[in-house]
Amino acid sequence: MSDEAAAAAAKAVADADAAGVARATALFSKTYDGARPTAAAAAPGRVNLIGEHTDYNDGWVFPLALEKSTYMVGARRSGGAGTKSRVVCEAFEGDVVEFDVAGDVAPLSGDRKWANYVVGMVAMYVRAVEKAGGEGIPAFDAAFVSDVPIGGGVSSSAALEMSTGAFLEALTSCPVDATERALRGQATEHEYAKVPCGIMDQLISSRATAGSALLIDCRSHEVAPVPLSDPSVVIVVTNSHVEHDLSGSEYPERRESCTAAVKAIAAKHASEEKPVKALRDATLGMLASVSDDLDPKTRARAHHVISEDVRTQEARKALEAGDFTTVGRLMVESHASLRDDYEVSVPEIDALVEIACKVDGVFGSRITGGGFGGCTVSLAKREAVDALLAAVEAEYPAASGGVKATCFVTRAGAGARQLEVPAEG
Ligand code: GAF
Repeated sequence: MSDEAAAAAAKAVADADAAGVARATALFSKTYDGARPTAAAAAPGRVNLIGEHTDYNDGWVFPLALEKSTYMVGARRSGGAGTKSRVVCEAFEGDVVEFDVAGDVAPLSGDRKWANYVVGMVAMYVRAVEKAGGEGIPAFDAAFVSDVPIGGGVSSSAALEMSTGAFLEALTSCPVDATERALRGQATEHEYAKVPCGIMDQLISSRATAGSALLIDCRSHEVAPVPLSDPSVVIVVTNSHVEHDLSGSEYPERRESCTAAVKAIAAKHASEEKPVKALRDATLGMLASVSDDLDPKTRARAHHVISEDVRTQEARKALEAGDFTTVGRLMVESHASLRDDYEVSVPEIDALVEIACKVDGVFGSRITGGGFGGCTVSLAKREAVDALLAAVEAEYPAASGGVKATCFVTRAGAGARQLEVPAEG
């Protein structure tokens, strides 16, 4: 990135942060009788370039943070033991959720489920503090606003979890390692949202580096930033507006198929030097060797994961070499694999990918995130963006029953961060 482009990107982040904190502060003051917050934090949503459904198979993923974030502000609450904490969200203004600051709080249900990402993170921080023999987390009031589209498959929940974590760290002046913060977010998803997700969304939201995509090894949690800063190339995120929800049975079923495939491969290859503990350790040859022991669906699911790990590492090399044509080709192959083998796409998303791939100057396009709706990610020449947006506007409604898709262009944004609370007035 040129110095000028880096300065423009940094200014865009600073401006968005200032606006986000100001909005959250206004909501805080309005909700809590004119009080002022003392701590503030932000964390981004994400879009995954390639490496889908590989994270819970100990594999590799290659996401980047969006320039859109969730902002949380708050202050300690006075009162003795038993004082509850409170949180309010811009999207549900007026609904102030009260909860105990304890490590074993029950998840909320119904209309208040949105607060589980906050309550769950608080529970995880309390557990960690108690385990370390500390004094616990003080009760607090908080307010948050989000620029990350909700339910659009770009990890609005991870953004909320990581902003809550960074906020608690600001409030208590106790920083936590960014990977540990992500693990607490993943535990929140498992226990409070009942989504058995991998670690990708929380790790990228917590650890992102502005200007780079992160190649993440989901077994070791090592990350390698790969610059994504060629000004002539852009990432376009397109929301199909098909609601994506991973709390149903499809996501856990995919995980179970992967476990079944690992079991069969590990049994057949038990005598080999390197044990197969996850699909990351398997090859397509190994999969072929157990072909007769697996039902066709399980075989297809494993085929996707094993081949996606290879594509993801090839994409890393191609991006490092500035070979966008190869990155684009791998994205298109990834989409076909997710559509046909992993079966997590929907016709509307397939249509968006087809529309994008027909536009001159688009290197590649694919479904991104958990699937069953949500967004596509496209890699394109900057000069192709207008034609891409026009094609989506003209052609998508025929595939979606009249629904319009929404698109935005993003650079690689920054990870979770503590922010200044501006002085009053
Ligand atoms: C969702 C999950 F939360 C991630 O952990 C990951 O599995 C992704 O789906 C699919 O790659 O976003």
